[in-house]
Amino acid sequence: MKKKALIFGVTGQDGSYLAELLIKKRYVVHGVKRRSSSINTGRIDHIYQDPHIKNRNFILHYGDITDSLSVTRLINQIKPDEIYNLAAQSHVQVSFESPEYTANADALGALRILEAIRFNNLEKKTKFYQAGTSELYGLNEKTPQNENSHFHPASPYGVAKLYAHWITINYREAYKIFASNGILFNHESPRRGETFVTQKIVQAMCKIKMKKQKILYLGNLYSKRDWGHAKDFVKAMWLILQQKKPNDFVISTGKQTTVKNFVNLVASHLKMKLKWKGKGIKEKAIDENGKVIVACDKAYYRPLEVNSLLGDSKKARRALGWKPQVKINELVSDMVNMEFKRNSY
Ligand code: NAP
Ligand code: G4F
Repeated sequence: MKKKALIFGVTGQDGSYLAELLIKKRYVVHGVKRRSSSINTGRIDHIYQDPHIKNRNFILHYGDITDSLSVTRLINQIKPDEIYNLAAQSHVQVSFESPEYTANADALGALRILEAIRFNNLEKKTKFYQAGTSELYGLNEKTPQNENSHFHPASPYGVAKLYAHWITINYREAYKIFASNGILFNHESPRRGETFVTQKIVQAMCKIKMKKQKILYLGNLYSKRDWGHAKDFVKAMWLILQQKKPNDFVISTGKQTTVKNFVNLVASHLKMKLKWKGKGIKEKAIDENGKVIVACDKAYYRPLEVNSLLGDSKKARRALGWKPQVKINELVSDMVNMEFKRNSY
């Protein structure tokens, strides 16, 4: 019998890579997509299988993490061996604009799945993975951060994810469910959403190079992130559920880069020469023709900034045998190359 996995958030960056990985591992993968007025399956269209095909290994269902009935019904119907909860309003800045929705989806979403496992008497069968985040560390800038570091979330997103983290541990301890948290540091890819900073930089710099855009506006150039490749990170999610016992793991590259340096890496990949001038909100990057091509706009600053994230993933490297393969230069090259492939500028 093939193992059955259920992915909430299958249409997202990580959901699409995880679905590919599990299909390769011969799982039958069920994915939950939400109803949308425009098509939201761009990242999984290449693995879509028509419902008329027999013995499909990739099956999509409508559902929503804020709708207990759909969550409970799907879990009852599928009785999965593994559930991956990747569904979330995952944008930190947007969480300041939509804090209540973020709490509903990102905090209570995890609770709904865990409760559905219990309600359907699947405690002994179904393993649960919760997509946790380095945003839990927030204002705790004592780096590198590991599983024992103090949590101090700095956004409605981070606070909602803190609830999801603890409810996962609570259901593991109270009901003996195999429920584990991955505390993942930033991971990017050509499938990254367009409003996250790496993809925003890649797309804008490619357009500027091809004279289709004039200026890229950014917020805090000095925040530091530990950026890996999503393809590497979904492997860790799977490994976390293959352990003998449930546990929580930090997943990170252990290398830090500023937003400004990410711009420089993309520029150098595109063979563009940049000179930085000015300070604070007035800082700008100027190209070889003397034109301002990067500037700051306060609209992209957050009410509270997480300045420095750097993960220590020794525990995962030892216990899971996991280590990231893709270096930041290769990530940049993958993202830039795909941007040119996707567009005929
Ligand atoms: P993403 O690209 O934004 O994908 C989020 C997924 O959740 C999408 O499939 C989205 O559906 C779905 N979703 C949102 N609200 C939902 C709802 N109410 N019901 C059902 N599905 C819903 O995020 P990602 O980068 O793949 O990240 C995956 C998970 O890991 C998220 O939980 C994120 O918070 C967490 N995480 C990400 C990172 C990172 O650096 N990428 C790091 C740590 C943790 P639509 O496609 O319809 O919008
Ligand atoms: O790309 P970002 O929006 O990602 P952020 O806030 O680190 O969150 C991502 O990683 C988390 C893991 O640590 C996930 F949990 C979360 O779901 C998401 O995937 O911003 C990165 C940094 C921030 O410090 C931000 O202030 O870039 C800074 N930044 C500067 N200018 C900008 C911009 N961010 C965005 N999105 N847009 C800007 O123009």
